[in-house]
Amino acid sequence: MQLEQELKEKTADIEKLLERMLPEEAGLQKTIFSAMRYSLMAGGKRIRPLLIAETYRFFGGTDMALAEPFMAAIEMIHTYSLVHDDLPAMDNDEYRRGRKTTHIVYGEDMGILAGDALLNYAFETACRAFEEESEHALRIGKALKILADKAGIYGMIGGQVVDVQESGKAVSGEVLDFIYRLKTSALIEASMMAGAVLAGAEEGQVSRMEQIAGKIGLAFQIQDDILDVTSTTELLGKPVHSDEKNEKTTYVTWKGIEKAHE
Ligand code: GRG
Repeated sequence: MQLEQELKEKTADIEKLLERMLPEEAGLQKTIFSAMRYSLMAGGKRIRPLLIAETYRFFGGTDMALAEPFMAAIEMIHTYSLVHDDLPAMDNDEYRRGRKTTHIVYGEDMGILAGDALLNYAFETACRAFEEESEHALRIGKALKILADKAGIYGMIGGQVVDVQESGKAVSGEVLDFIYRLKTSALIEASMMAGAVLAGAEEGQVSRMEQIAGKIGLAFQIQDDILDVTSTTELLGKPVHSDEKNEKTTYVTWKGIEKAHE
């Protein structure tokens, strides 16, 4: 109960932080600001920024002004990935986080642009750490590199490429683990590594965080696979049985539901 309450309060603080970091909705391009806000403020679990904050504190970080730009940035990157994943060319989903997906509300063109905008604005936002904290420029630079690498072709985008490419095909356990490690674990790894780096953790400690986060990410994705067959659209806020629709191999189709739970 205490953990639940704590989670609720910390999630509410993250919501306020995201609100604060979003661009003002003014100017000729204001449609994009509105689409970014619509996507970002749709009420996800905010797990990734929470992991940055907790890892930062765990390694002795006290000045939240250093971690906050990164907390907002990782949620923007995560949200962009969801917006693009929902597009007609990818999963073609109409619901996410309990409401209509961005391209359904703003059109496909603005859906693509809102994803692009969130990705770019994530780095604009993370760079604000330099304004808040000139003393730790090296730590900020290292955390920026982690964010860029883990979101990129050797991280989340790389995983999504193989996932899309292999949809409709029977995938080996090795390939499935590759997809999960990149598509899902990479951003969890980025969160825990960036939190550690910003707090001044040593290299060895940062790689321990990477290993731990990799396993958390795998567990997180297996749970996502399970919920896709056992939960409801109302509870998840997104369509269930989407893996079946997209003919995807998952831990549930590969190992069966009981083994997946284990
Ligand atoms: C389009 C480059 C690109 C990547 C897309 C993240 C992703 C890759 C696709 C989204 C679909 C999916 C099942 C991804 C695996 C990671 C995952 C379980 C995401 C959902 O994260 P949650 O549960 O979502 O944290 P909320 O809404 O709570 O933030």
